Amino acid sequence: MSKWDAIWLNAQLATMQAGRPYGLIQDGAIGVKAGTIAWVGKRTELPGSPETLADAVFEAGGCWITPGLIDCHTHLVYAGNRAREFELRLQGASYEEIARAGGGIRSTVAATREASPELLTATAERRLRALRSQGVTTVEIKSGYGLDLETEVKMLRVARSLAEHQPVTIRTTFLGAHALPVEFEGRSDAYIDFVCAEVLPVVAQEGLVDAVDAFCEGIGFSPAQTVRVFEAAQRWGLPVKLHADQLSDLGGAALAAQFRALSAEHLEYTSVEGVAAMASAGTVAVLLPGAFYFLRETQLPPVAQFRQHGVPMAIATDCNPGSSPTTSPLLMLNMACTLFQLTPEEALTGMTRNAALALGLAEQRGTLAVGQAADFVLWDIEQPAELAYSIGGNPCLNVIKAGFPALPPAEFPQPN
Ligand code: DI6
Ligand code: FE
Repeated sequence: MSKWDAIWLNAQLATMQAGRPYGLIQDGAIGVKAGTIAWVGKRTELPGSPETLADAVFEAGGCWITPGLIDCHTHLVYAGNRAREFELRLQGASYEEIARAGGGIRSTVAATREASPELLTATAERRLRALRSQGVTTVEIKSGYGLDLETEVKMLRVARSLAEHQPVTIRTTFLGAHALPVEFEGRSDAYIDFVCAEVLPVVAQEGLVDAVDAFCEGIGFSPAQTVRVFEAAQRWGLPVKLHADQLSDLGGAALAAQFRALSAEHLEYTSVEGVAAMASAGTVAVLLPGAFYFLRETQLPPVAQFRQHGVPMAIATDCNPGSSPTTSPLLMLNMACTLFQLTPEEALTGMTRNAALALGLAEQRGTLAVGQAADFVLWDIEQPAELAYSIGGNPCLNVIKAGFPALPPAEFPQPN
């Protein structure tokens, strides 16, 4: 047997494999070869001494290891901020009123069109660093603040390039159908034509996208328009996702399921029929407690129904300037429990195994198992529930990407 590149010893492993709570392995070890997990199990069952098995031997000092966190829904690349809009909402204006008055997403579109790729890169890099400091190793990033060919391409190129400067895996999603740009006012069908015929072919041919998303909502696009976007995605062989039933029930979850979507997201207003359709299609429910909290929503997503129908639930930051200005995945785990009543184990599964499923990456990521990417996180905790328990804490000791520490520990904040 050729030697492993690295071995990690003396850790409590929350493998997140199904079958037992957190997939726990006490006093565990992980062997890494070529960036992939080659062995995982109890230290006492290792097939030899660590030095004979691996070139590099790392001591985890008894701390906990989980799979790298996967933030499966973000709008990480954008310019400007919407603090003024926050003030207006606190004075009583609704998110929808602000959007209909030409603010909201459109104001971020204006700032993002103006911004140079360098500025977009610099601000996204800061947000990415913050995500990574809390254990994130894979991030999905959506376009959708360009809404013209040039800016959508600019956003997606910036998103893809982030992985060149930081050890992280990036998946990109084309969200051309996010909002109606001013120049198409009153002509939303023409805008959908433009998205399908002029923008999607370019970003697909340039290999800039892994999936296609849309905002199916009263202030977004209708189910019929969403169908046209999905059909175009299918012509390009791209899987689909959908911002569905966030502010009203337009049947978005069922529509996503009809197109075998990888995931449907938000889902506060999803009906039982929608849940059942998602279950039969294997569509993941991506819950976004940050947006629910920040918009001070009251309608809860049908979590009990998702459980009952066996729909996998994922949790993400939805990092964006309008409805979820956060770069804290751990706070989202906390909110998933306090606001949506997930268990801490369901929440963590939602940012590991089920988040991988929502990105079509279940074969490669999301658990500590042989054959999976060797992306994992060292935590200064005594039990995994602490990851969801703390409000705003960060017990991350280090992030391991492809088997090796991604940054010197000193660059990460100390736990509190
Ligand atoms: N739903 C969201 O939560 C984000 N987009 C969407 O369709 C919010 C985007 C924004 O307000 O800028
Ligand atoms: Fe979103």
